[in-house]
Amino acid sequence: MRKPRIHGKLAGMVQCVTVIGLGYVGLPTAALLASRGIRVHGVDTSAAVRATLAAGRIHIAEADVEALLERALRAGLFTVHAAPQPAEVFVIAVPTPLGEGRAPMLDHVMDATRALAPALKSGDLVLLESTSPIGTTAEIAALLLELRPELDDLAIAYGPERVLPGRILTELVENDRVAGGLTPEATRRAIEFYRLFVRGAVHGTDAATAEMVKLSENAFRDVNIAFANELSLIAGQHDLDVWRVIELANRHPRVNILKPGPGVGGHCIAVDPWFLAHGAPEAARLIPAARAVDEAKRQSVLEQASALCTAGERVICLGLAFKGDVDDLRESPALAIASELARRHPGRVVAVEPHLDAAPAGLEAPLVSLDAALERPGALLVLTDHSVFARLPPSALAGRRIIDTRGIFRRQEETA
Ligand code: SAJ
Repeated sequence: MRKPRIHGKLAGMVQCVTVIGLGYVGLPTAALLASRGIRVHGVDTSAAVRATLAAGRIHIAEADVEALLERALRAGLFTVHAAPQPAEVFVIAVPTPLGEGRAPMLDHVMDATRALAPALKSGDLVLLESTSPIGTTAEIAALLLELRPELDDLAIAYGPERVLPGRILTELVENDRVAGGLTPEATRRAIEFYRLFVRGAVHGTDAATAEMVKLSENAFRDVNIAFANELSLIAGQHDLDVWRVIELANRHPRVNILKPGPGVGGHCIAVDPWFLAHGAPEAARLIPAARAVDEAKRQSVLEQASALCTAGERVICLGLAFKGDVDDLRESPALAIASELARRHPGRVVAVEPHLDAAPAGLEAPLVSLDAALERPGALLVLTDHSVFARLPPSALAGRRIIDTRGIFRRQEETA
């Protein structure tokens, strides 16, 4: 076990933090800081989010955050605002989606920077945590210099988050972290800040390196999953079991292939690789190729399922979320495939998503419960690896055609 690095003396050095953007990263970070006795001003542009939080409820599906937030509100350590408040540290954790032509859209980061400028004072630390293209931290500094030229001793740094949705609080504390300042002093300040709540090691570097580190992590995962998906397409042509192939290949001490699926979704892995490729289009060959494999895999799953519908089968789509045991539909290949299948074959498709109460917009298929779906005959198209699907008894599968893009039933057979 690693020794906790939370340093009592350091905690006394930061009294107040403003966190801008109260989503999957900003909100747990704010709640965690408040739990360490630090005064936190949470800022969000959405009035609905502010109202929910002020009432002690949360708008993200993350266990433990609500209880932490409630305690912070009761202790008077967390307040919610529409605009940034003065503090010693400003954390920017706003979304950075893809814009036109797959270019990174930095509007929210720049808006947050403009909004926090009036609240800044000499010596404050500004920390960008949003996944950002290389050079963004320097752009923030340039904008702040323009807006507050008298503040020549700000510390500005990049501190990417690495948390996995569903385990955010644990990972915020336990994961190692990278902190990169625009100056060595900014790096030192950022490391000191993260040590307030991070038990993992905090590695110092410069801002641009830290920006590229974050993008490399997610691009690595995307390329590795694309490789697994390419193997699944090749194995399909040879009528081989790709899961067994990967399982055995991974017995090699230096091979670790990830799992195939219906394609990669979520707000990070399917998006961030483009941030790297966009900044160096001639150099980036593998990254766009991985994205193309991802698209090919989605198409292949869609065509297989479509062929079943054409042959007269009713198809039950199991899962719409982008990955198992979450309710998140962002960039979900499962939702995209189910929607297109239902559009092509009206009346032949039903969807099961235990984490949703109603069918999402754009899905022209009824959303039914798992039990109701299984009452009637129909092929199973497994799109999301929810544990409730993996626990289906063999009797529920008997006699059905199955397209198991996640290998959950195969794993069940193996375990048995
Ligand atoms: N997936 C596969 N096969 C696998 C693993 C994942 O098809 O073997 C699919 C999932 O089903 C999902 C997608 O990939 O559709 C992404 O899921 P994920 O669990 O790999 O990642 P995210 O998007 O939930 O979180 C990632 C994490 N990054 C890495 O693991 C390198 C997380 O640590 C980051 O903090 C997060 O992105 C982020 O915010 O950037």
